[in-house]
Amino acid sequence: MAGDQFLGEPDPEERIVLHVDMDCFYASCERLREPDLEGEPLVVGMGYEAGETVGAVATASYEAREYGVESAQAIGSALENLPRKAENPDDPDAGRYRPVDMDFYQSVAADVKDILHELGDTVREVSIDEAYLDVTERTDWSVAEGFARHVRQRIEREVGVPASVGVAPDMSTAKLASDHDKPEGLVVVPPDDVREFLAPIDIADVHGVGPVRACELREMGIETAGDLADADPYDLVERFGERGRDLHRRARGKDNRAVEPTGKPKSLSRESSFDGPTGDFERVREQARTLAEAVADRATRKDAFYRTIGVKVVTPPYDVNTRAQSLPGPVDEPDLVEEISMDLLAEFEDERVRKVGVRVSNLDFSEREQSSLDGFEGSGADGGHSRQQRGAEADTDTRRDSARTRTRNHDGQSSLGEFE
Ligand code: TTP
Ligand code: MG
Repeated sequence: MAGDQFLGEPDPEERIVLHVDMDCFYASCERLREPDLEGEPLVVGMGYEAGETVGAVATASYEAREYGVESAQAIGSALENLPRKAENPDDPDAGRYRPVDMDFYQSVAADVKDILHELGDTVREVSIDEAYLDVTERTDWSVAEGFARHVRQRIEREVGVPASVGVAPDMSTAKLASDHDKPEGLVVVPPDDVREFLAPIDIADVHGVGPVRACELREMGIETAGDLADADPYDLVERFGERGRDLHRRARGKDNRAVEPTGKPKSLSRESSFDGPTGDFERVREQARTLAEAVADRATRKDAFYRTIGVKVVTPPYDVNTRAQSLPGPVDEPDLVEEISMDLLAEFEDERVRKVGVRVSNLDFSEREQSSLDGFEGSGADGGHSRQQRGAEADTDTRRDSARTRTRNHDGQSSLGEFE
């Protein structure tokens, strides 16, 4: 119907939107640095220590959800459903509890987002563990499933946390698709299947339907997205105004919102694992050198200048150590990335190393914008020199990251946030 689309808006059937949502994200992060928690009922939250009473669950692993523990639940209820192992060591139905460590989760999320920015044409980050990617130019409906699997595998392999992925011709359906088979879900809904996929979805799960509106819709006899799609749009507009028209569109897979990017990548990084922990430091250095080169090359290709260069060294069992050095101004200097990485790495010479990574951050893209405005597009062509150090006035784009700079955590693990 012509009324569904407006002149100049992209035809939703021509778009391929991928939605990624990490599985029980904070719990997965805890498992990353404490692999013994794998497979255990695990609750991340606040207020469970002896003497504490106030607090809530941030998230629960899928094993803990089996016991009725869920996000936003009062900690007292969670403890009733799932007692704490630390206090009930012999109870087979007890679970593990861990405090919230936002710095660590932000650092893991940054690693995931780096990958997503590499894989999507445009990326819209909507929360710490969730993003939409427009991948229209990267894939095709006939191979979209393979592409989605690739996205999930790269996150799993390079960062080590599980994700669920949904692919659909619009954002709203893609989000429902990623949620459909959690955890480790992978659901592709090609254009011709959208109506069928949406039909049985509960009305409360349709994007934009809150609990109040869900009740009102149920009063109208509308229980599912299928019912909503079949409803008379005029009744919906009468009841909910323009919002009613949006809901009707969404229920029919006609969510015309484009994936608007939420910003440029905040950092660029590469890391790689060894087969097992290695004591051969020359091998670690060699690997880091290759990674430094790859990261610097990516920054150059993306027209990104960086002000901070850092390394990450994971030592057994899974201690994530990060070190970073900030420069007085943004640069594009591959040699400096290598040199500083080597300096920062030296401290770990006597350690066994499981994984090594190099990151550039405090990114600044302002010259690219400026140069295209000024018609200076070719100014980087004579190599790194004209792109080297710039004045303080070019520094404004880095402010987004400055609040995140952090120091070592109390447990001796240095936060990856230092990288950002
Ligand atoms: P979600 O993606 O909603 O939840 P999740 O990743 O834990 O689980 P799922 O597998 O269902 O996606 O939220 C992401 C993180 O945000 C979550 O790990 C913890 C945090 N969070 C809270 O702190 N409080 C809350 O009420 C919710 C819903 C999430
Ligand atoms: Mg999630």
